[in-house]
Amino acid sequence: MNIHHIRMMAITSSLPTNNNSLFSVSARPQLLVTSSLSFISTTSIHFHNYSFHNKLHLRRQLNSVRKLSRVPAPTIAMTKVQEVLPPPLTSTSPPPSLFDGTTRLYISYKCPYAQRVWIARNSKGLQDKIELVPIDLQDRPSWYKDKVYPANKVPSLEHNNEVRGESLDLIKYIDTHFEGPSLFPTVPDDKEFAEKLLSYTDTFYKTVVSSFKGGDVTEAGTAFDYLETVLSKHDNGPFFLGQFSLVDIAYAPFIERFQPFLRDVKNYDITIGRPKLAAWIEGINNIEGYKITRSDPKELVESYKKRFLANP
Ligand SMILES: N[C@@H](CCC(=O)N[C@@H](CS)C(=O)NCC(=O)O)C(=O)O
Repeated sequence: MNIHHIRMMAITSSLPTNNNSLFSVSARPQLLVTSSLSFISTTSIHFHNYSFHNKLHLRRQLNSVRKLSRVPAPTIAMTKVQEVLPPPLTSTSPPPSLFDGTTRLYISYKCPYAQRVWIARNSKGLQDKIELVPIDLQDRPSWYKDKVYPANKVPSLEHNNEVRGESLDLIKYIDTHFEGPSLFPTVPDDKEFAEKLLSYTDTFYKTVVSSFKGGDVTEAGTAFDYLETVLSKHDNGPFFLGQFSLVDIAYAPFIERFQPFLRDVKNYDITIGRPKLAAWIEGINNIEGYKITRSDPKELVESYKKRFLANP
């Protein structure tokens, strides 16, 4: 087991399965996190070396937490456990028993697109419903293209005997086809705004990345200015729609990479003069479902240097 892949995870347990949209109630995820932390600290319960494949074990642990706390199940919003992330599968790894009814999310730990879907899965508390299957993209197993996903990219989701791809489609698919708090608005105005922000992600990425090669980061600055402007639209929380949503999930993996890269390589701090963006970064860094998906910023900077600054 690669120690690098052992990260803290949060299980969203026993959130009410109906009417639990973060958009229809006033509860915000950060409040859920706070309540879980206080719950953990008052009962001093910690889980160690939790193997994610041991679902029965998880159930027992959660039940014992409930008994010990004497708190009815739905009030336990978040419970911290340690997820031992599986090592990436390589060209010599046999495939999982495909299409056996297990829902599987194929990812790479380094891919920002896969990270989006991984965050969505965690944020909805689906760790025991959607199995993570990491793939080593540099040494990809041939069965992945042949039997799972002919596009041969990550992420992909095996669910109900079908495999789907494309991160923005998958985060929506997971949100609508699985239990857990709803992460997308239904009110038409909010929905339209959310869709607009989701469709801007590609332009955002291209605009920022195009500024990497030259000495001038003005263009990247305009993309961050745009985020600052849209972040000012809602004042009921630090997130794009006020409350945490799929929109935050779509941007988080890129900001995670752009911020340290621009700081280290261009001496450019994306938060200077952008208080809303600074608050957003602070807010997202407190989301449990995101925390565990983050990579080491130094590694991200090194990989971006190789990718964007290496001489042709
Ligand atoms: N538009 C896709 C992009 C997915 C993507 O490009 N994934 C990369 C890794 S970050 C990949 O699988 N690359 C392998 C390849 O292109 O062969 C999405 O949003 O899911």
